[in-house]
Amino acid sequence: MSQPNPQSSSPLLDVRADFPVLDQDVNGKPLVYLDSAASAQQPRQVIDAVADYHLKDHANVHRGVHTLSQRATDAFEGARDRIVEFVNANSRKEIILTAGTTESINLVAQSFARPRLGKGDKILVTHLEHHSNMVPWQLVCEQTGAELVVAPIDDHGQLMLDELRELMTPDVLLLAVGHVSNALGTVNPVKDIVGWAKQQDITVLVDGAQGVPHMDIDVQDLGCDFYAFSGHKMYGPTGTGVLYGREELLEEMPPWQGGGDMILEVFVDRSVFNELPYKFEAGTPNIAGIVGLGAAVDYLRGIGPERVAAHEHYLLDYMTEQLTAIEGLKPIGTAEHKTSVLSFMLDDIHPHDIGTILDHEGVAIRTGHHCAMPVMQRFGLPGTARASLGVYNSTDDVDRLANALLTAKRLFA
Ligand code: 7TS
Repeated sequence: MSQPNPQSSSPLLDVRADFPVLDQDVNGKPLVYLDSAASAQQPRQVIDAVADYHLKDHANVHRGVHTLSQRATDAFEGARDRIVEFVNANSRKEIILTAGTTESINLVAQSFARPRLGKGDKILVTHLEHHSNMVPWQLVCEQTGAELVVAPIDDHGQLMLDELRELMTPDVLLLAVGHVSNALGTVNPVKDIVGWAKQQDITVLVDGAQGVPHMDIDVQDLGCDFYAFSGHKMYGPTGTGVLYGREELLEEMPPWQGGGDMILEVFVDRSVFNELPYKFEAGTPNIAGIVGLGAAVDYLRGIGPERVAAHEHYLLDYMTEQLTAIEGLKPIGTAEHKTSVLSFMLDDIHPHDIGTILDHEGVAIRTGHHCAMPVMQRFGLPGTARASLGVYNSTDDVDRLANALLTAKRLFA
C-alpha cells in the first residue's frame, strides 16, 4: 500500500496508485471518480485476494473434508473474524454475512420485526433514509398492520432531534436510522440517538452503509442492536455485506430464509436450525466476494480509520470551498456534521445535464434522487448532482470537478 510522506503535515492520503481502475482516460481525459457513495473502487489488494481465491482455493464452504473446501472455509471464516474486530463485535456469532445493506435490513424487518409487530405498534424511521432503510419497513408495516412514523429533518438536512425524541414513544418497537445520509452527507449523532431510544426500550438498527467507509465504527460503543453495511462502499466487492446483531436478539430471531447450511438436521416434517451466525446464512454464499471483503477490511485498517476520516474531512472542506465559490451553485445539505458528500444544484441546469457534461470532461458523479426520494421531496427537488469522496481522491480531482462545472455553466449560459 502507498504510504504517506512522513515529512508532510497534510492529512491527505496518497493511495490512488492502489486502484488500477483509476488509471485510465474517459472521453479523452484522465478519470476523476467522485461517485464512491454509490460504489467505491477496489484496490489491487482486494482484486488480488479475489483472483487468488479463484485461482487456487475455490470450493464450497462448510461442506467438504477435502483440502480446497477447507481452504475456502478458512478464507471465508477468516474474513468474518476480521469483520468482528473491524466493528468491535462481541463474537463471530454476531456477524451475519449478507449480500449487502439492503439484505441486512430486510433480514431484520422480516425476522426481528415481523413476528413482534401488530396493530398499534410503530416503526420509527427518519426523512433522511435511503430507500433501503424505508421500503423494508413499509412492507413489514403493511404485513402486520403496524404504523410507520417518520422523524423530520430541517432545512440543513439535519435530523430534528427534539422531534425525534418526542416520537420515541412506548409503542415504537424499533428505530431505523442512517449513520450518514447518502444524499446529503449529514452525519447523525447515532450514539446519542441510541441512548435516548434505549431509555424507552426501543430496539435500534443503524444503516451504516455510508458510515463504515468513512469512520471508525465500534458497535459496542454505539450501543445499537443492529448495524448494517455493504462491502462495495468500503472498497470491497459488490454483493457482499454485513449485519451485526446483538447475540441475544439474533438468538431469539427465527431464520428468515431456509436452505442448506442454516440447518443442523432436516426431517421431512421439521428441521433443527444451525447455531449463529449460520442460522441466517442459507445456501452457498458469495465466497469470493466475502474473501475480498476481508481484504478490504485489511486495506482500510492498514490505512487507519482516523487517517481516512482526516483525509476526507480535509477534502470535503476544500470541495465545499471551491464549489460554493462558483456563482449559481447551491449546496443541498449544509449540516454542521458532514462527511464525504456534496450535493448541489447549479443555476437551473438539470442535474442529469450536469452529470452528462461532467462525464464528457472525464469526471464521474451521480445525479438524480440517489435512492432517497423522500429527501428530495423534503427539498422540493427532483434530484441533485452529488460528488462523493473516497480515499483515492485529491485536491486535483476537486479542481477538475470545479473546472468542469464552469464548462457546464458556459454551455448553458
Ligand atoms: N443505505 C445507504 C445509506 C446507502 O447509501 C445505500 C446505497 C444503501 C443503504 C443500499 O446499499 P446496497 O449496497 O444494499 O445497495 N447507496 C447508494 C447511493 O448513494 N448511490 O447508489 C447507491
